[in-house]
Amino acid sequence: MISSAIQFYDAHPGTGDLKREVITGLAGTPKAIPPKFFYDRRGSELFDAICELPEYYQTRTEMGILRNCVADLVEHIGPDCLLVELGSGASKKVRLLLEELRPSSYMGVDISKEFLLSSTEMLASDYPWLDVHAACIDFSRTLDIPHFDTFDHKVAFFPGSSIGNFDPDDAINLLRRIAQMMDMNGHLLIGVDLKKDSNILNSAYNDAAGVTAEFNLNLLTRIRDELDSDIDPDAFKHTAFYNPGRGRIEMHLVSAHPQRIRIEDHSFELGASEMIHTENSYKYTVEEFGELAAAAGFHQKQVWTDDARLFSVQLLKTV
Ligand code: AVI
Repeated sequence: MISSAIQFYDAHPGTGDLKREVITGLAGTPKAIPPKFFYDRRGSELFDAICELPEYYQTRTEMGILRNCVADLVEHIGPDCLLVELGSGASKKVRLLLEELRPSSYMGVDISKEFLLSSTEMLASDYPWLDVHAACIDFSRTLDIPHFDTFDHKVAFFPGSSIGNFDPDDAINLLRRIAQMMDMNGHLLIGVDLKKDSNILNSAYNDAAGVTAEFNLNLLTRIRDELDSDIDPDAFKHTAFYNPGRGRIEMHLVSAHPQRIRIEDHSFELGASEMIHTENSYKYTVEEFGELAAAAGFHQKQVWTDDARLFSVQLLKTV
């Protein structure tokens, strides 16, 4: 049941067509599967576990920066905005902002309906003064939200460096659409992972407990369980490495030996050590991200980082 405390909008986005996209991705060269398919129930649990890993500095570093920057943020933004969180998930990070920022309204935007409803309901009960909305849409495709224009002081919040999972051209397109949605005087508060010593990056995506490996391999378990397929996840190994030329972490699944896999009525040959590309996670310098934001119609108003400059939280304003 949907609580009456929440205004809910459902665009019934679906999560994409696993069968079609996996078959197309494996028919390509190099073979690839889009990272959006990581996040079934098990994948989301594994991602939450990744965020707690000692090697995965991103979540705790971003939360530390948010705690430290909120007073400054209030100076820039003032009270009574509509705070729109993109990919709101558990709506955990926004809690670090609410008491001090005092938005009048909050809108969680996420593709996963169950998660969106439970987390926005919890917010509505924990912050009774807040007018809470939830929009179930795939924001990487559309930002068309009914009644959105009735709010005139809008601030978007896009934490977690999820922007890094888009190739730069797609990242610019997404930011451009966010800029259009925010219209004049709109702000975007965004988490951006920074370039750093590649050893730190390589350990963050190759944790000792093997959780990231399990997260990557879960994609194959999902294909085996949800599609008609003989794919064997044990016949693959996780690999992740920083590619300095492209400024990104790449994650792949490596075929342990030559094999043929069947998915529905398609079969695919893989050579020994042939890779299936599953994710990119781009890292930026503050300047590089400023250029990307400028190409999308934003300027960097303020950038906060941790002392080691591992991660940044950036306040962008539409120009
Ligand atoms: C969601 N995203 C920002 C994560 C990242 O770091 O690119 C996904 C992830 N992949 C492996 N570990 C975490």
